[in-house]
Amino acid sequence: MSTNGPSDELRILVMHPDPAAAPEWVQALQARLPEARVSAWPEGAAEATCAVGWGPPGDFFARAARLKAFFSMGAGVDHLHGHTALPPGLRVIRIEDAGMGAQMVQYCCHEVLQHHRRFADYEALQREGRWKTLEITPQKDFGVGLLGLGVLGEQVARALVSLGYPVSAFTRSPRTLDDIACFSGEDEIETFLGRARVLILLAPLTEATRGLLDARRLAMLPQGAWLVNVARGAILVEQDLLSAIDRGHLAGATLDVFGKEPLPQDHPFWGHPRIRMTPHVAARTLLRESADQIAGKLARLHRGEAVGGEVDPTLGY
Ligand code: NDP
Ligand code: OXD
Repeated sequence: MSTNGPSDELRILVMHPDPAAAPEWVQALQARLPEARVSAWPEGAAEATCAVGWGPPGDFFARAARLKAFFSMGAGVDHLHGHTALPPGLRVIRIEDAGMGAQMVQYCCHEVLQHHRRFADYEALQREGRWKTLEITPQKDFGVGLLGLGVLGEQVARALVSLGYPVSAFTRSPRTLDDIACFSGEDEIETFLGRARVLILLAPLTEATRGLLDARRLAMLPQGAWLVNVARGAILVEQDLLSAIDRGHLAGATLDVFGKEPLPQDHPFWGHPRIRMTPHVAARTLLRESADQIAGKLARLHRGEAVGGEVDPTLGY
């Protein structure tokens, strides 16, 4: 399939949620695709054949009705969920890595080490002026579980394996890997969760993953486990997480993503002593790397060639 219009011209529409950031995306794409016409939303919407964006407004697809492809400015595509009337046959393509993998590795390894090596407990001891050695779980017994083993999850899993952790992964489709214990399907989730002293959520938000980590599944985690959510807030039932922590089943959680962002000021997560929070920064979209990748895919798509990272509309990721 080619994305060209009647004039065979590649017309790209940039929709950045922060209008002040749109010009640098326009410039970056224009520099990489000099033959294209690149404009910032809403200019050129009616003529655009491709869009690059994040969180488009409600009237976006009605005004950009000739779009054949939409490139997400991130790895996730759930920001399109509210849009019920996408142009027929619209292809949705997401960012694959482009510098996000290394950031995810840093973030997740930091949180696993933090919990396993009890650094927060040492900080508390320091505040009390106490010199005390704390016992830790032998590393061979400290399993780490990844819900999602895709472009980002696999990099995190491999980094944790290289640090010496026993790593398990749960995916939608069955996988077999030498150094990672792989699980999938409803009948394997309990075994997977039961091995996770730290559980890292790194799956997309889809109909199948929404609310997946509820009270029943959180109870399958070992006593004292720690949860790291770097995927999407709605994969987790926030109230069930709070209850699991408050009754002492979970030691706590590190949360980068939330059901509602920014997190409302009156949300109980803010002041919770067992919750560590960051404002959706685990892996940020890097302009240069992302523009290189998107421009390459745009050019291939325009020539009618296949591209990676295309979302399967039946799966939602
Ligand atoms: P991929 O599509 O490459 O990988 C997704 C993984 O999730 C796959 O292993 C897939 O299984 C698995 N998965 C999908 N559905 C289910 C399910 N129902 N049950 C179990 N596993 C499932 O995505 P990425 O690795 O690139 O990104 C993952 C997510 O990370 C993004 O969708 C986004 O939400 C989040 N993200 C968050 C960021 C942040 O800053 N917090 C930054 C970037 C991404 P299978 O292998 O069978 O397909
Ligand atoms: C993404 C994100 O999906 O930043 O890329 O959450």
